[in-house]
This record gives sequence, structure tokens and C-alpha cells, in this order.
Amino acid sequence: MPAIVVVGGQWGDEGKGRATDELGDRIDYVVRYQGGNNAGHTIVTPEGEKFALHLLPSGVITPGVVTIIGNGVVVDPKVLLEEMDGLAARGVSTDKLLISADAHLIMPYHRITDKLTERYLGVQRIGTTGRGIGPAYGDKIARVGIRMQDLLDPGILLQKLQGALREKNQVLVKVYNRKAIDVDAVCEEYLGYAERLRPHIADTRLVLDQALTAGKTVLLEGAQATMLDLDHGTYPFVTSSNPTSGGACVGAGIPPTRIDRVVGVSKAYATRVGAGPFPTELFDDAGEHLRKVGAEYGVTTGRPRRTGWFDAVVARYATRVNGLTDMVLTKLDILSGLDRVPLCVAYEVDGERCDEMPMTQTGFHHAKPIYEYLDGWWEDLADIRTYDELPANARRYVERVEELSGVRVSVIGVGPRRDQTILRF
Ligand code: 2SA
Ligand code: GDP
Ligand code: MG
Repeated sequence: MPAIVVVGGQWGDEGKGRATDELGDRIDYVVRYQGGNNAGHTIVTPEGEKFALHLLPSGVITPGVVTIIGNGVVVDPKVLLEEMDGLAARGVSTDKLLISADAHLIMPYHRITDKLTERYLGVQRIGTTGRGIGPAYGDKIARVGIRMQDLLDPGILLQKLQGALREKNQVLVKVYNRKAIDVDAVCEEYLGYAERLRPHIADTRLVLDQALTAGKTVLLEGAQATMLDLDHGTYPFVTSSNPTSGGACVGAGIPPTRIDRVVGVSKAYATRVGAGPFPTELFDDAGEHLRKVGAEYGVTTGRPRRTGWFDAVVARYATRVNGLTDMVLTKLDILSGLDRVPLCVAYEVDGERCDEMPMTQTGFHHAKPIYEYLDGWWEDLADIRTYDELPANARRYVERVEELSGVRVSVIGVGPRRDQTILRF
């Protein structure tokens, strides 16, 4: 039985949490494979109860689903425990949560460095969430990271902390004029978290192999998105992990031969939070309209999101880089009430038409959208549940998105609730 990847097709916040949750009753395991508590995944039940998840996989809301935090995730244990407690208070069990022994930890000095680096970058800042994500992945790559399994051995934890902080404390004091981090205090704090997390720590790649061999269905839930991918996104304005589908194999320890479907989630328009190029960005009333009607504010930081029209160049790129088999197109309801709906079909880069993603960062910075305009629709879509009931112009929009993106649109979102969904295939 298959493993399915759910990946963001744009710059994040496409509704991946919603797409994962909606598949909940057909899935046995949901795995987060990258990122950390920079993510904010929203789920709204048919009764209107809302959950905003940061570290826990979106399957946690569905009873019986085993949730896994994979080796590719960076875990802030304090935030994780708070999230688990918050769910418990609402009657949601996290007993079935497993955390990879190889997942790296976000340490207090990662959060401090994230904020300091952003401040020092000034106008060139990335616009991070300030959660310590980049510095934690930096330490992983530099081989001075601290992992979940290190929490199980106080001697090793102390030794690794001393090693990591020897150089970092010099930098904090001499470069940034800050206080040095107290090794013993951090060690004690993290050993406290270890007590509670110990029962959840596991060899998750073995668990997943056994599950797949036993015919279970595994969903690999991406955070952030294709255009924020460290290798394939708008570097350096990216996150420090690989949300694209290849990252799912590495970050969960599942081989590519197990993956059967790759579902890309895209909004019917586009948003971005943080700095970096965004060719279809709107700076006028239309952009404000999308932000207001679409409630486009960061789930983790509350920052207003930048808004723009659907970008089919980005969509084609997402199809190609991730090997998408299906697209979930969310928030079609937000586009109701426009006379005409612009769709970016290509770019003009330095006077030339460009149908695919420009090769260089400079090219993408210079990209000007070439729009096609489709007739709009006025009907409220919130209560529509079948494709044929959609206004003809909304169907035309979906079919044009599909044609330009090169992947079938198999699910359409017409509202934030789980049931506000149109299944096409
Ligand atoms: P980081 O913190 O190092 O990962 O930031 C690097 C870039 O990645 C972007 N990023 C995100 N973009 C969209 N949504 C994210 N999650 C939150 C949400 C964001 C929020 O669901 O709304 O609340 O602000 C997310 N996480 C990281 C980030 O904006 C930087 O551009
Ligand atoms: P994620 O990070 O990709 O999981 O997405 P977020 O949760 O950050 O942002 C998506 C937002 O859109 C959330 O507030 C969702 O409740 C909401 N949402 C998802 N799908 C739809 C939809 O089809 N229509 C509307 N109106 N809202 C939606
Ligand atoms: Mg989000």
C-alpha cells in the first residue's frame, strides 16, 4: 500500500493542514518530514472547531491515526510539549505520537541567533519566523547539532552542549555583545523535557517500513512549500529545509519506490509571508481585498501575508520539481465577486517572454507577469459540493489552472471547514 506526499505548491499556507486532515479517515500514519514550529497548519472541523498546529502532524485530530515527527524535522521540545498539552485540554490525544530519535533539537541559542542574524541583515533580512529554524539546521549540517536521542543520555547531552557552545558563546559575547549561554542551565532544562518525551522517541523509519509492508497508508505532510525549498526555492529567501517531495524520502526515511502519489496544494491565488521575490504581488486595493476576504495572516507569527494572483509559471515548476500527480486547489471561494480574474501564464524577463522559471535569481527578480484575464463569478461557493454545481466561469478558471499547471485538479476547497470540499476524481 502506498505512501502519499502532500506538498505546498507555492510559498506556503496553501491549506496543506486542511488537505491532510481531509484525507484523515483514509490514512493510518501522518508524518512531518521537515521544518519545525515555523509551520502553522490550520484545520477546521465540520462543526467549526479550529486547530492551528505547528509541530504535530495534521493527522493528530483524526482518532486512530499514528502521527510521526520524522528525522528531517527540527523540534523545539518546549513548544512540542505545549502543543501536546493544548490538544489534551481540548480532548485530543497525542498518545500515538512518535518522534524520530534522529530529529534535531532547536536549542535556546538557535532562537537567539535567528533573531540576531535577521537584525544584522537589515534590509536584506529573510523575514524568518524567528523560531530558530535556520540556525538549528545550520548546526545539523555543521555536525554540531543535538538530537532527540541525546536527551536519553544526560552525559552525552552535556558533552555535546559543551562542544556546541564553546564557539557559539564566543560569538555571542564578542560579536553580538550578548550574555554567554549557561551550559548547565540548558542541560537541566532539556533533561526536564526528556522525562516527558522519552515514551514517544522511536526508530521511526523502521516503524514506517513495517507499516508500509503491512499494507498501511502513510501520508507525508510537507510544511512551507516548493518556492521556500532550500534547493529549489527563491534562495536565499527560503526556509532551511527541503519541503519538495524528494525531501519527504530523506526526512522520513522512506525510499522513493514506496511513494505512489504526490499531491500539490495550491491556493486559487497566491500569498507569501517574509521577504523575497513574488512576481504577481499586488500593492493595490485588489491585494488588500484578497488579504481581507482570505484572512491572510500568518498562523504562527500573525504577520500580514503578501497577496497576488495565481502564478502558473510557479505551478508548472511545482508540478515538475515534485512530480505532482494531483493538485488540491484551495480558497476558490475567495475569488467570488471579481469582474475578471487575472492568471499569470508566463513572465517577461528583460524584454523576453519566459514560460518557465528563470534560471537565475536576478532573472526571477526581474520577472514581470504576463496575464490572461478570465471572466469572474459572483455566486457564493461555500455550500457547493459537486463540480457541476460550480458557476461556469469558476469551472473555466479551474480548468485553465489545470491546463497551465500540467496536473489534474482533483480536489477544490470552497471554505475552511473539512466538509467544504469538492472531489472531482
Ligand atoms: P524560517 O523561520 O527560517 O523558516 O523562515 C524562512 C522563510 O520561510 C517562510 N516561512 C513560512 N512561510 C509561510 N508560512 C509559514 N508558516 C506560518 C503560517 C508563517 C507565519 O502558517 O502562517 O505565521 O508567519 C512559514 N514558515 C516559514 C518565512 O516567512 C521566511 O520567508
Ligand atoms: P498551511 O500552512 O498550508 O496548512 O495553511 P494555513 O493553515 O497556514 O493557511 C490556510 C488558511 O486557509 C487557513 O486559515 C485555512 O483554514 C484556510 N483555508 C483552507 N482551505 C480553504 C478554502 O478552501 N477556503 C477558505 N475560505 N479558506 C480555506
Ligand atoms: Mg501555514
